[in-house]
Amino acid sequence: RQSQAGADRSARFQAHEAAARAFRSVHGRHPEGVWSAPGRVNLIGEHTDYNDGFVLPFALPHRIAAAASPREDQVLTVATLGSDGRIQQADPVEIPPLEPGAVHGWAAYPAGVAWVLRDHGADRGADIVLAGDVPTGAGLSSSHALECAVSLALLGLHGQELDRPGTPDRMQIARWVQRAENDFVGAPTGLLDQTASLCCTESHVLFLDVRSGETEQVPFDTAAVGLRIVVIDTRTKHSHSESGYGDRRRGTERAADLLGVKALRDVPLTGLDAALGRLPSDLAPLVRHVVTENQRVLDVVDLLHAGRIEDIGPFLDASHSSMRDDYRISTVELDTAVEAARAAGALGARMTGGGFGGSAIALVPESKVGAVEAGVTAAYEREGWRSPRTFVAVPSAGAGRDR
Ligand code: GAF
Repeated sequence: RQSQAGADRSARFQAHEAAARAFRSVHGRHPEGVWSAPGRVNLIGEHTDYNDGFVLPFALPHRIAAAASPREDQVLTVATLGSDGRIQQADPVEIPPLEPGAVHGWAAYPAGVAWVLRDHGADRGADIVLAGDVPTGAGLSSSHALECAVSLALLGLHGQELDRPGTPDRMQIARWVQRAENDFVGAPTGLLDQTASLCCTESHVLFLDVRSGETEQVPFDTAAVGLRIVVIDTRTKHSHSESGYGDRRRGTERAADLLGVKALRDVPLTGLDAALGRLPSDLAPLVRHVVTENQRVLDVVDLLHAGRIEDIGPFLDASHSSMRDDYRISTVELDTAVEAARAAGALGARMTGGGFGGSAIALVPESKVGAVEAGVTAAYEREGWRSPRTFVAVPSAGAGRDR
């Protein structure tokens, strides 16, 4: 099955080849190296990361590759190959004077990475050309894939190749990427997406305890038991997604303050009712979501250890209800996708990622994949909405050097 995942990948768009080709067409020479990083789906454990809790993502086969060469000066140039085949070049930036707020749009992501890494031994200039197939705006973490690929490229060009003795480890790089995202790009996100992109492995979900930084690869070979994860990209993103994310994050931090704990991770499930009784009505449901969601992650990990993948469906369903009713980050398009998937035979389904649009996932018996995809598409047609994009996701490898 590992080779199945490999075969799926080689039949697909090869991000590293596309990036290397695009590099040659922009710079007229071969890149010194190509590094790539995947998007992710989170199986369960949503909005728990910034509450010091637990998450359980796996990497998608879809990747963003960074073809790169060093420069003699301290300038960073970045270009990206669009899905229309056109190459878009960002304005070159001088790395030493970079400050948050200096770069806008997509170019802020690679610039933010350079801004962080210049203090960690990667301070010389580079030419980088990006290409990839992680769907953008789908809640599948394309921006983190980009940042992780750029990090590996910049570190690699400075002799800090991943997994070599004495070089920064994957969790360290994830924390640097988070810093780029939080302090340079200005998005107050947690540690889920970077860690998923850097640390996931084929046929596994990654259990991450955000507080301790400890990770565990938990077997998740759906194909071995005749199951599939279907990803449903609703192709919608609501305009308040960024403010909504920040609101929820601030709400949970306020709740932790009121409860006198460092983070909601510290509220025990057994004491939940008492804790909720001490909170204003707008904060109590947020806390209920985070505390019960952490427990659902632990329960799912136990089931996976016991080889009972087919029994995790009810936990996915409960997670979705909690996000819809308590955390209030689902949308009518996500709810419709989840309900239609279940009606067509999914064992469980939930939205994945930050919410307010983006994607849902469904755990589906192999024989029902077609029915689930058709069921969701038909439900969208009935509503008069644009068709969702659906695909089967194979848990794939994390970031690394391709050539
Ligand atoms: C987004 C964020 F980037 C993650 O850190 C995480 O909070 C997720 O939403 C929700 O679980 O993907």
